[in-house]
Amino acid sequence: MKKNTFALYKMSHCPYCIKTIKAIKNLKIDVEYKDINESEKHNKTLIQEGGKRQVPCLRIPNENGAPTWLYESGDIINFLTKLSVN
Ligand SMILES: N[C@@H](CCC(=O)N[C@@H](CS)C(=O)NCC(=O)O)C(=O)O
Repeated sequence: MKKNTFALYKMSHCPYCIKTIKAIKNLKIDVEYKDINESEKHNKTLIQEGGKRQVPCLRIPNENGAPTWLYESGDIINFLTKLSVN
């Protein structure tokens, strides 16, 4: 995993993921996608590090420590929107 890139844990056919990915594309932010149904490794990482199996979840890298795991499509979109405005 690239250390300094946002990663969106998602699965196909999830309406909240589709909405979040659409917003990310509109904002033109560089995000890696991790499908938890296609990869058991991504599924395990999400549960162990994020805390629960729920998508979408954005992994936010932190240069000085552990990454932050942000759940909830609305919160993810707000966070990324604010980031691209600043
Ligand atoms: N309020 C959440 C809802 C997310 C949600 O319900 N995600 C479903 C998939 S659509 C999920 O992760 N379910 C767990 C599972 O399928 O194991 C959001 O807006 O992100």
